[in-house]
Amino acid sequence: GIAAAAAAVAAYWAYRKLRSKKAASDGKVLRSAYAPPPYTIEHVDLDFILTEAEAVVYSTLRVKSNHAAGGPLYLDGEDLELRSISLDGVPLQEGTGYTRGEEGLTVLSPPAKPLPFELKIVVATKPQDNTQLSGLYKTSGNYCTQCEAVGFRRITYFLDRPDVMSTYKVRVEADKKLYPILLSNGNEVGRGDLPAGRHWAAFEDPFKKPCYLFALVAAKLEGIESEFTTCSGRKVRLYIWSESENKDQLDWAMQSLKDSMAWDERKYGREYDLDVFHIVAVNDFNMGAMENKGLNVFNTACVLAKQSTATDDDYERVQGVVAHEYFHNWTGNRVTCRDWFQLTLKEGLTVYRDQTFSADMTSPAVQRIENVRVMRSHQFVEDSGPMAHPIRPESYLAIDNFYTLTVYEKGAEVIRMYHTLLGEEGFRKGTDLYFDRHDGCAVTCDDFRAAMADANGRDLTQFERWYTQAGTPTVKAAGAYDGATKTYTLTLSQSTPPTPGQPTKLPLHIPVRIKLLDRKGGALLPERILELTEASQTFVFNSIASEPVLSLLRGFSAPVKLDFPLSDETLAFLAAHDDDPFNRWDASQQLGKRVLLALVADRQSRQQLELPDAFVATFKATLAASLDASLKAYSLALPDYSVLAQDMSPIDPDALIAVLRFARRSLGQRMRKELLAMYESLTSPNEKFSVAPSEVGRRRLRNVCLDFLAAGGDEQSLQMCRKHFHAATTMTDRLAAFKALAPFPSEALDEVQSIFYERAKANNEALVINKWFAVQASTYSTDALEKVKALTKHEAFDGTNPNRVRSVINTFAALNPAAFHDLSGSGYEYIGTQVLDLDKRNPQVASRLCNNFRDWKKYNQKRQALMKAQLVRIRDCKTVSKDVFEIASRSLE
Ligand code: 0A1
Ligand code: ZN
Repeated sequence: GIAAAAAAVAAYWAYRKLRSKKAASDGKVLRSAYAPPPYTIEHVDLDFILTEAEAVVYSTLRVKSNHAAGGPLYLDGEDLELRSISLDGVPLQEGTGYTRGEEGLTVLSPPAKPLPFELKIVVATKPQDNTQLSGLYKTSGNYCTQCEAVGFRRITYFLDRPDVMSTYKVRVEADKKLYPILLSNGNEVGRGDLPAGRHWAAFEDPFKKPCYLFALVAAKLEGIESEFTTCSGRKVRLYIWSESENKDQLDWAMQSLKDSMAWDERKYGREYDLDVFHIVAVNDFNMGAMENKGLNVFNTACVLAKQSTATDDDYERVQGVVAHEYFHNWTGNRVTCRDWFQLTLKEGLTVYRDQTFSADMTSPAVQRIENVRVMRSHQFVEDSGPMAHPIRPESYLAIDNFYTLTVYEKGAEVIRMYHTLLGEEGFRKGTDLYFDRHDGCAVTCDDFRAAMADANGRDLTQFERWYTQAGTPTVKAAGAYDGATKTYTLTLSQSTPPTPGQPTKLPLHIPVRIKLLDRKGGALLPERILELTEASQTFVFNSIASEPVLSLLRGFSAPVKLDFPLSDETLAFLAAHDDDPFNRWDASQQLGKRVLLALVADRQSRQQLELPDAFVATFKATLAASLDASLKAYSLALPDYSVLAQDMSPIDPDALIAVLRFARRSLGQRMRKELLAMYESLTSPNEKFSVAPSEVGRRRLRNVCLDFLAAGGDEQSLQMCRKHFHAATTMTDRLAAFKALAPFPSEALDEVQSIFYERAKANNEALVINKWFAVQASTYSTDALEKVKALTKHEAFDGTNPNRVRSVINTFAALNPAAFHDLSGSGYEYIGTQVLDLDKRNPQVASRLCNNFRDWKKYNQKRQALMKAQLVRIRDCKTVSKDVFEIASRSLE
């Protein structure tokens, strides 16, 4: 009766309160508080009735208790209008049958028996008002969904956690003219017309999946279609969909998809498992793309590509992201995560897989350099600030904040270390065992590590520390050669700095790939892997004929900082002769870093700046070397702002920017003849467009030359850029010319800037317009902030489109340091205001923007105070979302 129900309610809330006291601190979710779900949802039947006014979702859940005991069934739900709920055909009443809160609904006393029962729930939402882009929302008039991590609860009441895996049957009904394309996960099992110009389609996904992999699309789209025959001879239909004006930009993604499918069979023995695979391109998306089972949804920026609109880097990104989402079918979907703390289980592994795929498709050395650049420029910074967390975090407030460089990129480095330690074959044995053991299951990082260990008979206990400890370790090396005994003694020691909540660290299991070189670059000792497992270890190498040069941490064999002081001469030698292309590049960067940081010190003490002759000579040697063009371009490029800033305390944005400009200008002047000759030699007027690595390298190197040459801003170079722009047949070249001109107000710049825009506007090329915005927002001038404000008033600006917002506002905050950090505080004030404003519409995008204040403690007192004031303002705002609150409050801790 009612009394019993009321007692159940009271008992339930007492239990929740108790649990939340014990398990959660300040609303945080803790990894240690994991408990298996009390109920499982075996099967889900969804019926979507889409109209212009609302979306009504009829859901039928087959629910089973995991314990004999039963007990209340809590379902997550957010921003839902509940229309009705019934259990085994009996309607439930609020108060007696269920209770409701802000974040969910509790079915008070489901039948306490092992048999499944049926819950029918009807809810309504307004996708047209869903500006968060999580759940079911509208983009350019079309319906689409985004459910990772916790968006499904914005579609219907559910156990929204990845360890609840179900089979799905979905029916969608919508206006046929407005939404001719209806899609959901799995195979289409029915379709038909309805009265009043409406139609429906039904889908079945035979594979059990967590609800974060659910997807639905109802849209007016056009597509391209192709076919892939799997290794066992099954034919799979492939479709890529976009708005009609972008249909000519889908071929590259299709090629990338087929390459990915073939590669995963070859490299990992993984075959695709459904009869159909869809990719849908959408304009409004919070992230890059999403691996929904059989129905990937992509941000247009990660799928569209054609010669006139996409740069070579864009092509590379599209290839990588298409592969990434495809590879998730096995690493993420077939084998999924038990809880969100295990995110790196699928993301680190899948990034590693897409990185190695890209390496195989292009050039391993170039790929490795690009990956390590991201690690050093961005992940190391994250790992040294207040948001530092292990690749497997211990707590969160908003899980969306943990889709980080640490979870993804450092996570991939951790996977790479298994490969380094176990070898190609051992690693494959490990992944085979992992798939064998866990197909169809929701598992943990420990399960992955156990599969690697068991398949190889290895003890990987210590390796767990890579999952528990945050911070970038430093490996210090000291070597000594004894000519009398012909021995070389190498001492390696490691330490990891404290990070928030982790004052002391234990030694990690670090693979250090080394080789001893002679003075001609030959081998005194073949390449080998040292396993550093203690705080300090000494390795002795015998029969070393002469004093060696050490090539250390080859290929960046571990995500660490190396402390190994070498003379300028040795670095120059390695930059020219190390046979590991990554280390060659690295040596060039270390030299550059040394020179630029010395110049920064000169500038701060108001001395005349001058590039050392030796550095110019090394630059010249690199330019003249016979080397792959991309590798040469990356070796010539100066270390970036972020890498330099990490070695400064406090960071001095003005000095850094001034020195980087000076160095580019100065190299451009002192190397003019050589750069011009190189530039000319790489000009090939009758080129047929190709993204073959050789052509990409040619354009890359040529544009690096252009950039140095233009850095003086003299009339001659401005004209050169203008000519480069007009002669360009690719977006790569056009954008390079625009970027090179951007810092120099001139007729040439005005002309290029306006042609660039008008052309993109005429062709309706949103992604090109984003580039146009980004170049301007990242260009320093004394009135940069005013210019950015003006850009947000531009006819093409749209504050509801994440890509557009990022291209202007995030670009200003992240890539225009001298303006953002202006001592007046105006840049901070502006971004603070933007964070709060955006937060009302889209907390995920706002919280990313808020990250720009994260490292406030690394600046001088004045800037610290100004940035802190913005963080306090944001944190204390009464209406702040938990996403943004988490970033602001943790930054302030
Ligand atoms: N799993 C996707 C990333 C992703 C995460 C959250 C999203 O919603 C806001 C969207 C995508 C990937 O790794 O590509
Ligand atoms: Zn991913």
